[in-house]
Amino acid sequence: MIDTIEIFVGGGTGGSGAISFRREKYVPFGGPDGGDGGSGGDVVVVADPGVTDLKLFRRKRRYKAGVGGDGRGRKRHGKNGEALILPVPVGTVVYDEDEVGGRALVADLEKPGERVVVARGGKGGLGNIHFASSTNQAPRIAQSGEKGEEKAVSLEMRLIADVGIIGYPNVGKSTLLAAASAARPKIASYPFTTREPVLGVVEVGQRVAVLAEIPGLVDGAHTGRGLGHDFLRHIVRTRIIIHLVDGSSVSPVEDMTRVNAELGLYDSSLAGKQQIVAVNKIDLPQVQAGLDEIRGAFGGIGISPLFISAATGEGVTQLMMETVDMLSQVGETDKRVPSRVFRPRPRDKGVRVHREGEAFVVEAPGLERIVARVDMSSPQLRGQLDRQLTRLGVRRALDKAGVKPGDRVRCGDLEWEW
Ligand SMILES: Nc1nc2c(ncn2[C@@H]2O[C@H](COP(=O)(O)OP(=O)(O)OP(=O)(O)O)[C@@H](O)[C@H]2O)c(=O)[nH]1
Ligand SMILES: [Mg+2]
Repeated sequence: MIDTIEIFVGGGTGGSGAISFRREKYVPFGGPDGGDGGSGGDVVVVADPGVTDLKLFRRKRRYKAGVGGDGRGRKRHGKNGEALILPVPVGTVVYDEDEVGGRALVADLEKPGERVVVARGGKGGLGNIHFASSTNQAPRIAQSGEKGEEKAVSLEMRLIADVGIIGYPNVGKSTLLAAASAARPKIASYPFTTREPVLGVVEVGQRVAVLAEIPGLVDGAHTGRGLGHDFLRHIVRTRIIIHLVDGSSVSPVEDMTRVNAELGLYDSSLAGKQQIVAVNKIDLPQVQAGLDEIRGAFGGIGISPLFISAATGEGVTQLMMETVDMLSQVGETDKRVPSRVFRPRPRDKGVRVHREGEAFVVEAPGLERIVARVDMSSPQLRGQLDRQLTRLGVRRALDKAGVKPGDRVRCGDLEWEW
C-alpha cells in the first residue's frame, strides 16, 4: 500500500545587496561598500529513522525555507537563510511534479540520513561594490536577491495501516471507509467490489489513524480462496482490527467467527490482535427489528459490538473515536516490520484427536480460537459450532476416533458432551 502526498516547497529568497558608501573620518566621499545579500535557504528532505509516516504533511502542505539577510555597509555580507529540513521516513521516494501531471524521480531515500535538496534557495543580490566602474564611481544600484526555486514534489512511501477493516464481502467496508475518511473506494451491491486494499486517513480531533479496507476475505482465504490471501499479510502489520459484520446476515456472530478462524489459520498472531466489532446496516428495518437478538448473540460470547450505519453515518464517529482510543492503548507497536519477513506458509493443519482418560481431545487450531469465544450453554451458538465442526473436519475426525453420543469432548479451554 502506497501513501503519496504532494507538497509545495519553496527555497528562501536571497537577501538584497546593499547600496552603501564608505564614510570615514578624513574620507569625505568614500567609495561604494555595500555588501552582498545572503543566499536563501534550501528545502531539504532527509530520511529520518525517527519518523514513521507522512501524516504530518497532511496538516501542512506548503514549506518555505528561510530568506537570506540583506547585505549591509562596510562590505558586510547578509546572513544566509536557514535551510528547512523536512524529515521523512526512511524508504521515502521523492518525485518532482510538473504542471501537466508528469513526474520525475528525484531521490530514493533508502538509508537513514540520506538527503536531497528539493528546492534551492535564491542567490543573494550583489552589493553596489560590484557595480563600480571607471565611469561610475558611486554606483547607486545593487541587485535584489533571487527568488528561491518553487515547485511541487510528491513524497511516497509504503504505508502501513494502523487499522485493518475486515469482514465478509459486501458487508460495507468500503462504505465505512468512505464515511470516515476522504477515501473513495468503489461501492456496489455485489461481493468483491474492492479488489485491492484501500487506504483512508481518518482524523479524530488531533489524532490521525490510517485505515485499510482488506478486501476479499472468505472461507478458505488462508489457502488462497477469494482475494484474501494476498491481503492477509497487510493485516499482520496493522495494530488493531475493525471487524465489520452485516446486521442483515443470517448470523452476524457466525460470520465473525468464521472470518476470525481464517485469520488464525493464516497467522496465529492475527488471532490475538485486538478487534472492535461493528454491526453495520442498522438503517435497514429488518436489522433494526433484530438488534436485540444480535446484541444478545454477541453478548453470549462476551462481545459488545457497536452498531452503525455506514450508509447514513450513524455511529461512525463513535466507532472512529473508539478506534483511536484503542490505538493509543495498544501503543506504538514496532511498525517498521522489515519488508521481507520469513513467515512459513500456513500449513494445512490437520485435525488431530486423541484420548485423555474418558475425554476425546481435539487439536484443531482454527477451532480452538472459535470455541474459546463460544458460550456452550447457548443452544443457538451450539448449533453454529456444530456447523464449524463439520466444516473444519472435526466431526469426521471424532467419528474416526470412535466418539459416541454422550462422550466428553475437549478442545482448547472447553469441554462438552458430544
Ligand atoms: N442499507 C445499508 N446498506 C449499506 C450500508 N453499508 C453498505 N451498504 C451497502 O452494501 C453494499 C456493499 O457495500 P460495500 O461498501 O461495497 O461493501 P464491501 O464490504 O466493501 O464489499 P466488497 O468490497 O465487495 O467486499 C452496497 O450496496 C452498499 O450500498 C449501510 O450501512 N446500510
Ligand atoms: Mg469494498
